[in-house]
Amino acid sequence: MTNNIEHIGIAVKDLEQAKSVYEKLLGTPCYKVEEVNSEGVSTAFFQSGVNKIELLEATNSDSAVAKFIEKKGEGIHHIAFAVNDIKSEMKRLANEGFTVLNDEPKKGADNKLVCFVHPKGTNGVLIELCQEIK
Ligand code: CMX
Repeated sequence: MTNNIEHIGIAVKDLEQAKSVYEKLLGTPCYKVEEVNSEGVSTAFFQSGVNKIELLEATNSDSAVAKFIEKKGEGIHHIAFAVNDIKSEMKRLANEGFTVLNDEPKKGADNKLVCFVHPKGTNGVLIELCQEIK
């Protein structure tokens, strides 16, 4: 079972520019900037009530975020749900017929184990599962 929406990922062309927009919008400073080399992204996180906003800028042209922006432009890239046991949730979703994009959970941004579910099986929305690394 999934828990709350942990964060919403937004693909942006220029992280510095978007960071200052979201600082004004949310009235709170970004609490973390982190590069995730394995995903080809630089990220900036904001707390918004119990949820977070993750801004994502591609750091290379092969990055999923670069491809997304090329095709669709800036905008909502994924919705991430918190889970307590990511491995069992990956198994459950695969058994339900979803296309789980990772064989094993991988280390993502903001101290999380993550995996992704293909947007074709989820009405056009890329889904992330994330579990806090204790
Ligand atoms: N949301 C909705 N649809 C998306 C999408 C997204 N984020 N990314 C791609 N798509 C759509 C494309 O527009 C395309 O649609 P059409 O077939 O209608 O044209 C389709 O998915 C393409 O799918 P694909 O051929 O399987 O391959 P892609 O090379 O475009 O890869 C995906 C898509 C989701 C498999 C890939 O982006 C992926 O593995 N994502 C997971 C990892 C990731 O996104 N990392 C960056 C974030 C890291 C972080 O949060 O820190």
